[in-house]
Amino acid sequence: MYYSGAQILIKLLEQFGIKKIPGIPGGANLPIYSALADSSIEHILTRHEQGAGFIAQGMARSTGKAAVCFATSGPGATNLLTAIADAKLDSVPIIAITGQVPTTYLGTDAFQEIDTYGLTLPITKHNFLVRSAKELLDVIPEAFRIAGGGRPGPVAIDIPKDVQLEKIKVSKWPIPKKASGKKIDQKTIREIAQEINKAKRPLLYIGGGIISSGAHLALRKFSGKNSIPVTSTLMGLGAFSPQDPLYLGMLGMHGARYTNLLLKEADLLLAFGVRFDDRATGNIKEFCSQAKIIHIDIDHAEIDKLKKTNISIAGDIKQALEQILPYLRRDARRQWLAHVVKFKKKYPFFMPAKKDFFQPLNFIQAISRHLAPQDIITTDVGQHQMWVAQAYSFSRPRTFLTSGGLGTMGFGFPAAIGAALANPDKRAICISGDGSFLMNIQELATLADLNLDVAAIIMNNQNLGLVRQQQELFYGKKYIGTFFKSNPDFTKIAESFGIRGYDLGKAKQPAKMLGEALRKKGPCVINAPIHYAENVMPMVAPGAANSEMIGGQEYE
Ligand SMILES: Cc1ncc(C[n+]2csc(CCOP(=O)(O)OP(=O)(O)O)c2C)c(N)n1
Ligand SMILES: [Mg+2]
Repeated sequence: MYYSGAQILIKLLEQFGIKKIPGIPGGANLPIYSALADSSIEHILTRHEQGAGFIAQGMARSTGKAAVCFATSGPGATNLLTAIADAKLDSVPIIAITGQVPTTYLGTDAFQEIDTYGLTLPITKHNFLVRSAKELLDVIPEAFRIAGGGRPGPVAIDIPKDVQLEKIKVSKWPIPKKASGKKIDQKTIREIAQEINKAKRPLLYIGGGIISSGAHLALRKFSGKNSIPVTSTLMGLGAFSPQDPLYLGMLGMHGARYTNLLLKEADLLLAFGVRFDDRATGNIKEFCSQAKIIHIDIDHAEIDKLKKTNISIAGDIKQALEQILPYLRRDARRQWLAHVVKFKKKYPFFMPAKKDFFQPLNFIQAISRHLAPQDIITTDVGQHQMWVAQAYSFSRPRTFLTSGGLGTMGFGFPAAIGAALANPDKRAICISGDGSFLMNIQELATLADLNLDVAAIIMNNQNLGLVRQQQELFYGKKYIGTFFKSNPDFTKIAESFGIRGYDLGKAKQPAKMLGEALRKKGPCVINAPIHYAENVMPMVAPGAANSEMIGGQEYE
């Protein structure tokens, strides 16, 4: 049978289990769209390509499976870049497929020509510029293998229009390739177990790698057997149960005081599925300066990148945990855990008095009371993101989707749409800021089309709050560019898209209104007034050691 390049692409995407593709068509990818029209794959028409990229991310982050998005050449491709870069920094498997001008026009500054290959080179795990229809038979399986295998990440595939139209005879279709896992050295496994058994004050520092490799249950067994306390990065939230007495919460810039101080006490740091990001470690020289360091990560480039390790494994964390487990001594570690309890009491994370509903931490907890453990929370970037990380109890992996590495405002709302698309049995809630929500607000139209169970809650402080906070604390209260003189009426905006809008600031009983809004099925937007002067505390100043925290000692 003869197939065009576009038909080959779509047929392969079907074979790889792709059911939904967000994107926007244009001149350079019309053959792909024409083939898509004949396929069982559902197209999700977004209103901006960045929205498509983040919807794909929402699908991929919530399921762990690679997701695809489409854009045309030129502006379509450049609009996707932020979402691709974001996926790179948080190791998210998305495959961005762009149309390109015909190969004979490449390099001529043709209409809507941009060097997508060059632009995506530094922000992808791998990228392709496809030169013939035949190449697609290799490139597409390879893209799935690369995006999902090892340390996951984004792949970009640029397909010129003539390649999309080229017809070739296909007699044999490729079969999906599996990423082959490397065997872990057994001597190192035993050495690690020995170090843990011998340590007096071991501490687990876990991150997104635990979630990517599906190691959360193995981790619970592992820490439980030897009674090792666990602290998590922002990306690791949900991997460990907050109800477990071994849990120390999030470390780093906005972690609890006891968490950051206990890290200084550790004599052995088990850095599992983490990358020693500065938001987690603070001043890296001072980070766990007393401790031996064991680092396990799938990506060998992360080992010894920022912190010299004593023992390391570049390999799959789930396999490593399972293989170390039999050698671990069962230990109650009474002394060390008594010390942990003492620190939790002495340097607590203060919660404010319950009476103020709009105090940010209280408000997050009020939201959580209306939701179930399997519900998916996304955030944008700012104070609201940190308040969610501090006050929401995530107990399951892939229930907290947030832009950790790139810190991209505008991530949360389309990511929530993606999460809802990929998980029809769960609800998705985006907790956003008034600044961030405006950055992809056009996707309200996409949500209205889809009528999904997605709620967007805007913590509205009339400010770019997290930046305002830094100006207050570190720039002598010289406020510039952070106050919004004009903000729209978010409820009216929602209504104009045909979506329910609620303004808790206008409600006599805001708690009741929140409950009503979240109980109803279908999309809604909820505006919540937050006092502009609220700050995220405690805080480690950028560049300072984690032990030098400011604020968060008490609430009036
Ligand atoms: C695309 C983008 N531009 C700028 C920034 C820098 N930045 C970080 S947090 C923040 C403020 C976000 O404001 P808002 O969404 O209202 O959240 P708040 O901090 O007020 O809760 C800004 C501007 C960013 N992270 N992303
Ligand atoms: Mg704000």
